[in-house]
Amino acid sequence: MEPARRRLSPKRRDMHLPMVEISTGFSLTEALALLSRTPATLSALLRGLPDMWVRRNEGTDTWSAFDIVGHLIVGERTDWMPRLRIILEKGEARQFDPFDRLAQFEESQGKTLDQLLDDFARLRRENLAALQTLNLQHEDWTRRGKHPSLGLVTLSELVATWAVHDLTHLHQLSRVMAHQYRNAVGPWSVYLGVLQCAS
Ligand code: NI
Repeated sequence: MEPARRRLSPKRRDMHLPMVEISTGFSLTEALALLSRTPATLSALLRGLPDMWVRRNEGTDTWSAFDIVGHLIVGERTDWMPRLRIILEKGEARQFDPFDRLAQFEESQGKTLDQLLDDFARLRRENLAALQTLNLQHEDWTRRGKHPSLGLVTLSELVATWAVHDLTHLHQLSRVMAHQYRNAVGPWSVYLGVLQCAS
């Protein structure tokens, strides 16, 4: 019997796409297209909104839109590119530092949402410029690093996760903001998927 991938993906095979795209679906161009848009997406969604939309959360120990933007900033500073560089420089020999998921509560203190959005846009721009300067080749994308809890991960998985992490937090933002009108919508809440999804 033919291997499943050959039967299921004749189109991809015929297009002679590079190996990393055939095996994982990852493409740097596509990931960059998304990663580069997130700052403007957040700015359009959040900048100038009344505090009620951006400062309220979903209850004790949950995050507001303000906290989420702060968390994305911490990721730009301490997670994605530092980990990418560890993979390139040390490979599996040097485990990543654990990501501090609560660092934003201290780091964002005293800042305005506009400042956070500006900081995020600048850091993302700098990081994507640095990523492109590295001029990674196809063989680089399968290089591996060691995640403190997940074990071995590849460079392409790290960059794909960077992009999907943006989407995860856009999803969360939508849910946190919708929560503020949970009562206001009255009986319509049963038709609104964003009010039903789990955190
Ligand atoms: Ni996150």
